[in-house]
Amino acid sequence: MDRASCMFVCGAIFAIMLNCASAQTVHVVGDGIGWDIPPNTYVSYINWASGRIFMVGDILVFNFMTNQHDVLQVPQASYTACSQDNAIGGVITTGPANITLDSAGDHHYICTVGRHCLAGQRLAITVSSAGGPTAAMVPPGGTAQPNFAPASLATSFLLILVSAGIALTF
Ligand SMILES: *[C@@H]1O[C@H](CO)[C@@H](O)[C@H](O)[C@H]1NC(C)=O
Ligand SMILES: [Cu+2]
Repeated sequence: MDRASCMFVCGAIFAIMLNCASAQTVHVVGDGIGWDIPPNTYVSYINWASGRIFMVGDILVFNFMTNQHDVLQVPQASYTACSQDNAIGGVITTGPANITLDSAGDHHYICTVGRHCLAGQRLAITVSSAGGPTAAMVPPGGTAQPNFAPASLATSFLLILVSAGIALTF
């Protein structure tokens, strides 16, 4: 393989690796508000979440000061009632806290400090399974996962480039 072909192939492989690495998204909960009692009750976090796609492997960053707030994952009923019943895992008391989304489905988080949850400091998100063919399938009555197809197309295109690069060397 000559030097030009080598650079071409290595460059393409590097691009694919970058493509894979960028598949994991970091979501800063509430963006500038952070994890706090929001200005518009829990609607603030519903609005924040509604513009996003959450995939398994993504990271939630809860920005809060230790001792002022905390994070607890709870089932939906406890989210609605602002209770700690049947909590999933323990309370995270040290902020900022990163939580990796490790399963698909609905995830609910509350702050257990004072009456913060009742004042709107609670988050509900739906996590989709990452990558794989299932993410590209259209669920009944739903739409295709919008961020899977472009990544897949880009990867396919790069694979074709790599194949062409390898073929050129023979
Ligand atoms: C949390 O995630 C952010 C964004 O990826 C990163 O900058 C930070 O170092 C992480 N913090 C911890 C404690 O892992
Ligand atoms: Cu709080």
